[in-house]
Amino acid sequence: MIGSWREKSQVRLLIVTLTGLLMVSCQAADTYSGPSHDAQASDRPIAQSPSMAVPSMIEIVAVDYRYEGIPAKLDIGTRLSLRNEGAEPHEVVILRLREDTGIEDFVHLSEREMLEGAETIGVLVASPDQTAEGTITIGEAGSYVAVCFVSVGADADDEHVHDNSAAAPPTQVQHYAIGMYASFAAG
Ligand SMILES: [Cu+2]
Repeated sequence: MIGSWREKSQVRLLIVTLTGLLMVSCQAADTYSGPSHDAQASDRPIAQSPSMAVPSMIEIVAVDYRYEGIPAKLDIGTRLSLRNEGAEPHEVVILRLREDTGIEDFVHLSEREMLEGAETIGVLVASPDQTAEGTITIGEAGSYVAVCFVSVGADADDEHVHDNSAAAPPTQVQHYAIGMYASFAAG
């Protein structure tokens, strides 16, 4: 019947459009194998497509003093944003570990040692009730940590400078030292 043919062709058009979007969003990933299900794609419910189950944008929520919303594993190409729901300013510094360092060992290092021992992928900073400007894209497989170097009691207006040429003042307790960190793998 014409009606059902039209519905099917609309579904197919939608799938072709979604496939195009996936090609764009997956062009940097190795895992994308191309549109190989054309013959049966229109019979498959869209919601069950496995490629759509993993969001390519993840919002990290900072509270005092931890992160919420960071999965243990995420896909290459995932973009991270930061929203601050805490009372203090927070940041997320994304570091890619150079070696297979255990997270518990790593987070007991000083800020300087962390910055020297890992590759800094990006930094997002947000005042209370704010969303940070910009996003960080996870472009490579590896082991990552998310860390907040802001000091307890810092003003929202304070600019925290990431300085790996000098040790952080020993009198300041930084958020990561009281648990504001998370680890994840990409790949
Ligand atoms: Cu913090």
